[in-house]
Amino acid sequence: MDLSVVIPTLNEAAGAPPIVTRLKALFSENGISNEILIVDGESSDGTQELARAAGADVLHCPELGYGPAFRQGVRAARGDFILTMDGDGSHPPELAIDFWRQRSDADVVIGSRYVPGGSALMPFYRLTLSRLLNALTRVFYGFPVRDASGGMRIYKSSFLKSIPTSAQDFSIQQEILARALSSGATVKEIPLQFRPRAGGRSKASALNLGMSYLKLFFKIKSGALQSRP
Ligand SMILES: Nc1nc2c(ncn2[C@@H]2O[C@H](COP(=O)(O)OP(=O)(O)O)[C@@H](O)[C@H]2O)c(=O)[nH]1
Ligand SMILES: [Mg+2]
Repeated sequence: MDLSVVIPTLNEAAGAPPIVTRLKALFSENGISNEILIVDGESSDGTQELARAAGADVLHCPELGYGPAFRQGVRAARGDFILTMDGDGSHPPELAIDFWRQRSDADVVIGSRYVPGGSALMPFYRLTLSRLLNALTRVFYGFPVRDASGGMRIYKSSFLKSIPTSAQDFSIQQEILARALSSGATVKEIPLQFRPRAGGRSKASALNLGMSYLKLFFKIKSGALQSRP
């Protein structure tokens, strides 16, 4: 199988099913064999049923947090490559084909809001926090990446599966990057136009995110993420 798409969801009945339908059509047009793994928390809005009806394989992840759902999806993935994306409509499914075409250009290919051609329609405080964290990551830790928290990415499956992670939340994205970069991996950013979510509510809290990024910064600074066990 060519590609596994891993999409963590929690109450994304408005966003996730149309993404699955669109991805299935795009992959079929482009001859890409695939599985779409919706890794769902305890959704109560019908996300699981609607996603399954649209053609996804639905995995159930009772543990709360983006991190555990992400890990479960990656573990289950059977494709040669893994594309990760959000299920709320912020990541354009059409970009999956750009990712596929550029899948071998680097070990980590990131959809980036902050390179030319990229954009971010986000609430002002979220955009400010995101830009600040990304600036800190570049300046203090030397990540050669403009959008280190971007979650739409493609990796060779064997590569992503070899990276150990422990983050429970969205900071798993930086954790993966820190480990990948410290082992000499290459990164490429392609422009992503981040859109407002299709419906439902964000699960990210600015305070929690700020705290967990702070913890991660200390972990990186102390070198804890540098060697791959
Ligand atoms: N399974 C699962 N998915 C989650 C959880 N938290 C967030 N997600 C999903 O992760 C993706 C990104 O979350 P979102 O709330 O949009 O974060 P934001 O874009 O930073 O506001 C969405 O598809 C969410 O439904 C969780 O605790 N469990
Ligand atoms: Mg979102």
